[in-house]
Amino acid sequence: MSYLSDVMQMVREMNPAEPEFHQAVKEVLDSLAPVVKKHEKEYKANKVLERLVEPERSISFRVPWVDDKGKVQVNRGFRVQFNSALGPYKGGLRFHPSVNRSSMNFLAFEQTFKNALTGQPIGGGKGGSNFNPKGKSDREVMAFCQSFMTELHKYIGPNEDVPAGDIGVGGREIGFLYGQYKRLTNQYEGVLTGKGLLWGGSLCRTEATGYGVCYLCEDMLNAHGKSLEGATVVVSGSGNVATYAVQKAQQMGAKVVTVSDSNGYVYDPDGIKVDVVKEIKEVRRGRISEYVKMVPTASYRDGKKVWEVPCDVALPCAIQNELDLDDAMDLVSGGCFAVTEGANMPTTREATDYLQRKGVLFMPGKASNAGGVAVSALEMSQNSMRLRRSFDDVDRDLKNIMDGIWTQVSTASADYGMEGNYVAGANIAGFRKVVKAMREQGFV
Ligand code: NDP
Ligand code: 2IT
Repeated sequence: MSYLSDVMQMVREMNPAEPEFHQAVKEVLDSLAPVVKKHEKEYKANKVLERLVEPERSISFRVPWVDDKGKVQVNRGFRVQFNSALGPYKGGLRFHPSVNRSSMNFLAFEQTFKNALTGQPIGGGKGGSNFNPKGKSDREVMAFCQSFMTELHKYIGPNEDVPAGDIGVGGREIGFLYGQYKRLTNQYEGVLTGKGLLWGGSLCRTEATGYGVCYLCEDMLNAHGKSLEGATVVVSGSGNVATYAVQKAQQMGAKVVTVSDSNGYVYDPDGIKVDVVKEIKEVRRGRISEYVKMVPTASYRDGKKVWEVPCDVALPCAIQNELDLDDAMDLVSGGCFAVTEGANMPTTREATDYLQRKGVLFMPGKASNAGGVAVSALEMSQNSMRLRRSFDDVDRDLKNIMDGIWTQVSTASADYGMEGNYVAGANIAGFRKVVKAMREQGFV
């Protein structure tokens, strides 16, 4: 067996029943074959890969809270502090019923390489809970967040670990979490990002992930003589990432015809109206099917996925493994020539391989959705310096960071003889930075 397959086998044995984690590790290890071949002896002697796939620390804890009926509820909380070679642990918190050890490990592992690509001084982490905020009152969400932070605050800090939002965790939740952190520690400091603009948040953080997806997509398209301008785009999801990906794609001249949620999707042949999506999701916290009541020319397909709609460019912005092989076939037969991931690992391995084989330009999430965490790092530095930067300044930095990621990813894929394979390029470019820092810091 090769060194890479030995390590993969070890990951499977040490983390049984964690399919998402196995999937994420396998994709990275498969990409690393040419790098490992060059340095195999040294990597083996220093157990480089064995250390890379093992989180530095993994915390799981009980989160008891009381619902509006006075009943006690118990959820499980997590924080996985995967790798601090490049800086304090950094990564979002996800509140979603699917959260378990496997999804936390996969997300924290991916975050390590993503954060490296941003060039910002941040390590990789992720956390969350199987708490489902859907249908809960504000008071219930607050009670949950306060209980969650009562345990989590022991393990985080502005120079230690800085969480942010992810699925199910937006401005409201970050507010409740921050309030409780402050109450417990008596410290007003940059311990969370995605904060409100009145209390330490950065302008452009809300928009950053979706905007960054479009900036990187455009870099990739331009390198192949194409552009978002005039393109027909399908977007999945209707949360934070999807909403601002739609907005930026439209500003760049694309026509975005879909958004979705876990129940179905909306098709608007005249172009998705972002203000309607925001009203439904951010204000009313409703379902995307309500869109057609407000825009009668649009249609809603229950239980279906957006990939059946013919398009030039697809931006999956919802959740892991939402785009499978059948969906990839639908995209190719509908004329799609580029997929840029907004979500983390939304495309299954089979679908990714198929799209690449068919010549579809494919940009993996750890490169293309890095704009969110990159602006989080800018929020951290604003908090440390106690200054406030303008929207345009932060947006300009975001664009530069995404352009830098494009250069790293495309160069790394070419350097290792895999030009155009941006999955390999992103994995190799992120890996090289993390491993260099780890080796310089000794066996820790
Ligand atoms: P939100 O909670 O704001 O939105 C998630 C969206 O995905 C909702 O519209 C949700 O619909 C939908 N969704 C969930 N499950 C499914 C499903 N099985 N099929 C179709 N749609 C589904 O989360 P974000 O926008 O913040 O996150 C979206 C993705 O982007 C995640 O993968 C996240 O990890 C990633 N990401 C987020 C960043 C950020 O800054 N927020 C940064 C980088 C990546 P419903 O209401 O039905 O659940
Ligand atoms: O997946 C991600 O990169 C995020 N959810 C954002 C993390 C962050 O710290 O801003």
